[in-house]
Amino acid sequence: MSDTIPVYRGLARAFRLEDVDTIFVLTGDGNMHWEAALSEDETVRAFHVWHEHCTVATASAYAVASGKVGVASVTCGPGVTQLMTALATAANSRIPLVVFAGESPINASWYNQEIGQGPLVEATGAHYIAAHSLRRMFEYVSEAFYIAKTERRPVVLGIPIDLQQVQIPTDIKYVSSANLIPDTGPVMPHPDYVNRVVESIAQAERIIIIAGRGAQVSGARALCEQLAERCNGLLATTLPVRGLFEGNPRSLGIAGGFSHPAARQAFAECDLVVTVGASLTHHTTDGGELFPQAAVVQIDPAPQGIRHGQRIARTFLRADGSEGLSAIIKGLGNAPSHDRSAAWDAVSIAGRTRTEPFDTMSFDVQDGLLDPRQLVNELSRVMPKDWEYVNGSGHNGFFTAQMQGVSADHFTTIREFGAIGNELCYAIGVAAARPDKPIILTCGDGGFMMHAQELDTIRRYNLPVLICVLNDGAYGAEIHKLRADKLDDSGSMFGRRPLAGIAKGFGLQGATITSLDQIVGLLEEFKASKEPTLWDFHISDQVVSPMMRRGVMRPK
Ligand SMILES: Cc1ncc(C[n+]2csc(CCOP(=O)(O)OP(=O)(O)O)c2C)c(N)n1
Ligand SMILES: [Mg+2]
Repeated sequence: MSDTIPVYRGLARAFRLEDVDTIFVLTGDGNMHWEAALSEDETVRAFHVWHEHCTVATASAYAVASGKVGVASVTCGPGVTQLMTALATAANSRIPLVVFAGESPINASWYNQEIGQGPLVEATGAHYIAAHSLRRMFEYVSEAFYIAKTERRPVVLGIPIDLQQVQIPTDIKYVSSANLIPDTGPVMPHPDYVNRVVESIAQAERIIIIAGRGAQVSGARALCEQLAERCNGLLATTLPVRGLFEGNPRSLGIAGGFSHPAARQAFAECDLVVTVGASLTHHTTDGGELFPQAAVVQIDPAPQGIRHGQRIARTFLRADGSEGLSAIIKGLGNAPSHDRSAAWDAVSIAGRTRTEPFDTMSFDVQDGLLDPRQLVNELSRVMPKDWEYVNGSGHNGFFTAQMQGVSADHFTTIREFGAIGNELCYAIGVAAARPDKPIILTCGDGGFMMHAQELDTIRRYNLPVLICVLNDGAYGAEIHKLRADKLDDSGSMFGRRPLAGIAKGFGLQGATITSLDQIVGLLEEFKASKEPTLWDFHISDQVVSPMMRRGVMRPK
C-alpha cells in the first residue's frame, strides 16, 4: 500500500468526515477525480444532473428538507458560470451549501476555461475560497463547511485541477467543522428585555403571532400556540413554514401577500404583532401594508432593525424562539390576563380562513379549461397530506399555496430570489432528503420548461415524484402584467405544449387533465405504482389572483 495519495482522494475523505453522504453533480475535468473517489464509498449517493444550475438548485432543496449542508459539484470555468442564479437564490434564502468546483490549473500558462471565478461567485452573495495552498488544502474544506453552517450561505471551493493531482502523505489530520463551531447553547433572553415584551403584550388587545423558519428550527410551535391561547391571540406563519399551526383553531395561515382575506382583515385590526424567528421580509409584511396599526415585537437570536428597507419592529428580544417564549409566558405569570374576549372572536376569525373561499371574483373560464381556484380546492380534498409538497414559483404559486391541510413538516418552497425554473430541481432535492415519501410538485408550465431536461434525472433515479403542472399556456405572471398595462402579451403566450407526451418521452407516466373528475382515478394509479408521473392541468389564463390584482407581484 502506497503511503501517499493524490490530493483529490484526501479531499474526498475530508468531505466524508464532514458527514456528506449525498451530492449533486455534473462532472468535468475540474471535479471528476474527486467525485469518482467520493463515490467509491458505497454510503455516498451521487445524483448526476443535466445542467450545472441544477446541481446547486437540487442541493439547495436537499439542504432545506434535510437540515444538513447541501453539497454540489461542478467543473471549473463554464461549470461555475452556469451557477449564478442558483447561488444567488441560495444566498438570499440563507441556505448552507458547499460547492466543490475546480479551478483552472495554477501552473498552466494558458487554459481555455479560465475565468475569474471569485468575483462572479462573490457577486451572488456566496463566499469563494481559492484553495491555492497545498499546506492549507484540508483547512479550506473545514472552513467551507464552517462558513456554510455558521453564516448560512453557499460557499464555493475552487481547487486548481493540477493541485488536485499532487501526491500527499496519507496520514491527513482533518479537523471537521463540527469540532470548530463554538458550542454555546441557545441564546438566552435578558430578563429586562423579557419584561419589556411582557408589558407590550399586557397592553395589547388583539395580538397576532407570526412564526418563521427560526421558530420551526427552535421547536417553538407549541409555545407560540400557548401564548396565543393565553392572550386570545391568533397565529400566522411566513410562507416557508406555511402549515406550522395546521389544525390549530387560532391559525390564520400565511402572513403576507398570500394571506386569506379574513386573515388580512385580522391583521388590519390587530394592535400587536409578535414575531418569532421571522425576519419580516417585504413578502411577509406585504410591502408594509399588512398590519399598519400594529406595534411589533421581534423575538430572534439576531434581531434586525431594518429588513428589506423597512423598519420592522421597535421592541426586540434577543433570544432563541423557545427560550424567549418560555421566559415571556413565565413573565406573564399564572394570574389570568385581562379579559380580551370582547376584543375579537379570534377562533371564528381564524375559522373563516378555512371555511370561506380565498377568492370570490368571477372570471370567464373558457370551456375545457379549469379554474385554478377550484383545482386547488379539489387537490386539498383528495391528496394525501402526509406526502411531501414542493411549491413552485410564478402566478400559479399563489393558488397552490392556498392548499389546506398540509403541515410545514411536509412543505418546501424556496422563492427568495424570485427565480423561476427550479421546480423539478427542488422536487429532486426533497426526494433525495425524504426517500420514503412521494413528492407532489406544483408548478407552472414556464418554470417547468426552463429545466425540463431534469425529467430524465427523476426517471433515472426512479424518484416517486408527481409533477402537477398548472398549465395556462403562458408565462402567466407576465401576461397579467402586460394585459394590465394594455401591452401585447403574445411574446409570453406559448400555448399549451403537450407536457404529458413530453413526460412520456422521458419515460414517465403522463396525463392531460381538463376535468376535476379525472383526478381521483389517476391518483389511485399513482398510489399503486409510485412511478414518476406528470399531470398536465389545463387551467384558464383568465383567472387573475388577488395578489396580482393588487399589483403586488411587480416592482414598486
Ligand atoms: C429566471 C427568471 N426569469 C424570468 C422571470 C420572470 N418571470 C416571473 S414569473 C414568470 C412566468 C412563470 O411562468 P410559469 O412557470 O408558467 O408560471 P405561471 O406564472 O404561468 O403560473 C416569469 C417569466 C423570473 N422570475 N425568473
Ligand atoms: Mg404558466
